[in-house]
Amino acid sequence: MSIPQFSAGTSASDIAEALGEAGCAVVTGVMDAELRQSIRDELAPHMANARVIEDDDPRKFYPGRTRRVSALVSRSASVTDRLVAHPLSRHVCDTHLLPNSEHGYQLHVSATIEVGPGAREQVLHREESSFTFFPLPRPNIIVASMWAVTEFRADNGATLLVPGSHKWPADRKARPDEILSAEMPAGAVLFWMGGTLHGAGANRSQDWRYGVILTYSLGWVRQEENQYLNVPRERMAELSPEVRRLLGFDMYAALGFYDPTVA
Ligand SMILES: O=C(O)CCC(=O)C(=O)O
Repeated sequence: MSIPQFSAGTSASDIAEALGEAGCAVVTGVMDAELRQSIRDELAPHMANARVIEDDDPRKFYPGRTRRVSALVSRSASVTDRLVAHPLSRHVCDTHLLPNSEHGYQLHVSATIEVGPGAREQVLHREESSFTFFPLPRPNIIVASMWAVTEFRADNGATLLVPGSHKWPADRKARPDEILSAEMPAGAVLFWMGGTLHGAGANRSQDWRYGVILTYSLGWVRQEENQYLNVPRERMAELSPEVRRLLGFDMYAALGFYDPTVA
């Protein structure tokens, strides 16, 4: 099985369908150079402050020579206004999450992930592994996206994916020939299902691979990133109603009430 590839302008329904079938899909040409530069500029001070993990510990989830920054809604207007509620992501999430979450879904994680020269391969994992209550195969809980700010190549740490693995039993291991690199040009986006085995690739090149990961989960599960703490009230007040809803600040049926007199 391969990773389906599309270009911007392909019908979102075709992309969502291929994603459901293969568990992953790449769409090229969705972020222009200006947007990619704005993201880099807005996040540059935060990236500069972020610690590069220098010493690799093979038992650790995050490989050495990588760098991450989260709380992107507080830190990048471009990510917030242009990517978080991107129409393509909305369509893909409407297709795969809304059937299990009738009152809506939410932003689960926002982060940059840089993979630097010398980084090892990350252990393959599933975004949904926090939700072990459900046996595999599970109802879809998460849809993930990785926006390529730089080119993603097999030699610079492009995300590794196992197409079809979102339909596998829990104990089925991927054979080496089933693990593919999601190579994509800068400006593309990769989607994958919460049950798809994946991880960052090893970087054997001299350049840093830079991606923005945005994942979405059913509105009734706990978010991986704590948006209530990562987005202060003053920033929340600046957000569009759509983004505010996606962050989980609106109630989901009876869940999430608060007392506005508590400042
Ligand atoms: O950076 C990547 O390509 C994937 C990262 C990932 O899956 C993770 O850190 O959980």
